[in-house]
Amino acid sequence: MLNRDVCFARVMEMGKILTMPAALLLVASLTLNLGLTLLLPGEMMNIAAAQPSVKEIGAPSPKPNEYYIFTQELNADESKLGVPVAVFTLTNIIVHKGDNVTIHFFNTADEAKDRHTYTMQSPYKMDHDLAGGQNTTFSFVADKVGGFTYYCRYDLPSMIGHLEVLP
Ligand SMILES: [Cu+2]
Repeated sequence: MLNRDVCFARVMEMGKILTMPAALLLVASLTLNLGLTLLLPGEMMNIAAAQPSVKEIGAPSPKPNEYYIFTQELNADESKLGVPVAVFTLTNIIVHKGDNVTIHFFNTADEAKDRHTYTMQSPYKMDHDLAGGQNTTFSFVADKVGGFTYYCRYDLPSMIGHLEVLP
């Protein structure tokens, strides 16, 4: 009776030892597959969205979800390139649903006639149109999840940015 129990225990132990490498192989293969999946930008965003959000410590921003966006004229020949060479200095904003987003928008052009806008279509419909040298501050609640484009009405298709609202 005792011998059989001991024998059984040994068999169980052997089983554990034998299955360990198999389990490790499985984990390694899953990790590799996940690694390859991460290369796809869409998947990357999905995985990022699935992660619980972690508060950043020591962030340099004056307050959370506050952004400064300047206009910038690139040193390039617009007529030669065939597209507007003005850009936003900040072209990617990522926030979470429910965040109160504040944007300080500066038109850095010297001449008042060189206007730029910060424009979005529905559901974040807005249109902030500034003369050169002007700036404005506005806020909105990011209450709709998804990817949204902000752009300058005068400098399409090149003067655009992307707002990503994660769940
Ligand atoms: Cu513009």
